Amino acid sequence: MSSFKKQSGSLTEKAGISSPEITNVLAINQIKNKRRQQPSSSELISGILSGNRTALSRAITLIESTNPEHATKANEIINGCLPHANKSVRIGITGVPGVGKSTFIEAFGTYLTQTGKKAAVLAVDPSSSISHGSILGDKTRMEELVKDENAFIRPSASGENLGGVARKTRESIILCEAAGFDTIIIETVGVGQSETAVHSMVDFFLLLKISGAGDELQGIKRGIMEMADAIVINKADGDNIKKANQAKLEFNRALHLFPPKRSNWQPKVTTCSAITKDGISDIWNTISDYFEMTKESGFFEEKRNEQNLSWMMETINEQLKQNFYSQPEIISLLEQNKKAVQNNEISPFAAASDLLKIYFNKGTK
Ligand SMILES: Nc1nc2c(ncn2[C@@H]2O[C@H](COP(=O)(O)OP(=O)(O)OP(=O)(O)O)[C@@H](O)[C@H]2O)c(=O)[nH]1
Ligand SMILES: [Mg+2]
Repeated sequence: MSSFKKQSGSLTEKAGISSPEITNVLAINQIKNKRRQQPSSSELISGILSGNRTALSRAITLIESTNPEHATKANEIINGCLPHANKSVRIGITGVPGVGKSTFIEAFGTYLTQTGKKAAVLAVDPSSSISHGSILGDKTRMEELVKDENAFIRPSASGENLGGVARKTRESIILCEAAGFDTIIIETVGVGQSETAVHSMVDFFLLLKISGAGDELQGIKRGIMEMADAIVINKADGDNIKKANQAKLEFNRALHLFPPKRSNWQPKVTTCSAITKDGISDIWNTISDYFEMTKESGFFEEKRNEQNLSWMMETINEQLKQNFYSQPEIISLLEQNKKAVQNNEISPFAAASDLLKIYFNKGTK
């Protein structure tokens, strides 16, 4: 008789089939690992300070994020980078679509890295939420620069409003400088208010133009001409050279009619071809002259200090506004009061002070 006793009977429980895992343990572990892999602020700071472009990219993504957790981390990183920032020159480039900004930045940026500089290209483009970033769209126009180890190209932050986009770009400048980029190029499309925003964050402002069929000055906003430290007439190649030179004369004449700049710098007009690269090195020489002159006169520092103060004030203004308009009581009363104003039931001033009173009382509670 075998010693093996077969178990049977109604009292014996069978192993049965275990119920399937509802959660995928593997996936959870993967997510946990990924979270663990997300570098801490201090890891990102040290990455940035050692010039690591991946760390720089990741930190800029945190700046651009709308997640409040990311905002805290982004602020830590900005604070960690600040003592190492500021050692760069910041150049703004604007021009209408099609003028050749991307092609110019490719030629100019490559020239800079060939002369031993480290160039970062950022953009302020409030329309980018629709076009998905002007720089991203034309990686083909910046083929060489994209591959260049001494260059960093970041498509513009997509954003709800110009103020928000501009703030993100300003913060990104700080990180790029801390990462050792000594020449920061900020591109913007020459439409709307974005030129003014860029002008307020750069040391040198360059306006890119192309020659048309005579009467070059038509359609150009006076304000933009006034902001420009240099006007560069691009596409001065082939049959276009003569027209470009003509345009140069006209712009020069026009610029002399403007009152002198506070920097005492007389804006320069030059021609170039972003394709043949003619005139690119002259542009850098002009910009260098400007930096030499304004650093010596103290204007360079003075302008940066003013810009810092205005960043501070703008940040306060923006956050106050944001806070005001996001209060649930304000949101509903604002709609009511708007209607009342439209129906002439209440004066605009009374309607506004009604809202402000509620807001201020809330704050003091
Ligand atoms: N002949 C000539 N063509 C140029 C030059 N620079 C740019 N182009 C051409 O002009 C067109 C527009 O150039 P982009 O560099 O895309 O212009 P952009 O200002 O960046 O345009 P947006 O991104 O749309 O604002 C392209 O077909 C370029 O090849 C130049 O110096 N000479
Ligand atoms: Mg472009």
